[in-house]
Amino acid sequence: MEHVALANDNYVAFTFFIGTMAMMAASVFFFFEVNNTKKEWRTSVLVSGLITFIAAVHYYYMRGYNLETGQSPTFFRYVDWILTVPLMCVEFYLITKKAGAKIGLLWKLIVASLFMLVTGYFGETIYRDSSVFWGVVSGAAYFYIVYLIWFGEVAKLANEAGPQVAKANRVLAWFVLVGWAIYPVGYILGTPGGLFGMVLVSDTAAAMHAMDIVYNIADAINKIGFGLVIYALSRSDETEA
Ligand SMILES: *C/C=C(C)/C=C/C=C(C)/C=C/C1=C(C)CCCC1(C)C
Repeated sequence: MEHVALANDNYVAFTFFIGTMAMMAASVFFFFEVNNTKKEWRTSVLVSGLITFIAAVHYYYMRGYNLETGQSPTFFRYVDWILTVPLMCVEFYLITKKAGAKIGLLWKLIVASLFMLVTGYFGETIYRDSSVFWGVVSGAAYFYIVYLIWFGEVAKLANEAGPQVAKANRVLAWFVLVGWAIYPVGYILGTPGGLFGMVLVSDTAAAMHAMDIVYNIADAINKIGFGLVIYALSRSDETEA
């Protein structure tokens, strides 16, 4: 295997490297903690570990791909998201299940998230010329998810599931509103010609680099942060035997 050196001024490669390490460490932590967790929260903590583990494997691959080619690993980025974002939807379902969340709610969240990602992928790859259109379509699905979690079924069920779940849902809702909003910023940075005529980074290679750095930071915040909120909930919820 050939060895490709990581130049210390290559911030894209650096964030891929740190991302890999952080996701691996988080996965080990969540997996080991599953056994120290009360029974009813074990699946939730396990899913937190699966999210960071799937990301760790993709980051390991994307890190190598980026080092060797200098390109954005867009395809694998989206494969990662298509696996991990629905698992985040599963987390919302699991924490609200004790208040009676139905499987239909899980499907609503999953379908909306897949729609958001597939349309975003179109805008980033096949239909590059109409990336504004696809960005807006993807954004609509994003706002639907925000609505469900802030004001819709998820919020209502979380409030009925007791103060600890309600509190955790409020924190997760902020992750979705602010943490997830970082992604469209990366998308805009990487869009040729900018969005709505706003050219943020004019050089194409630099634009892709900016996009990758923003996506890498967002992933670390959202995947690990999300998992830690679930972990904290599993420790604080003493309402059940
Ligand atoms: C672990 C990965 C996560 C939480 C990924 C989340 C991704 C998004 C919220 C992406 C959203 C996008 C838009 C709202 C519009 C532009 C296209 C996307 C796909 C970047």
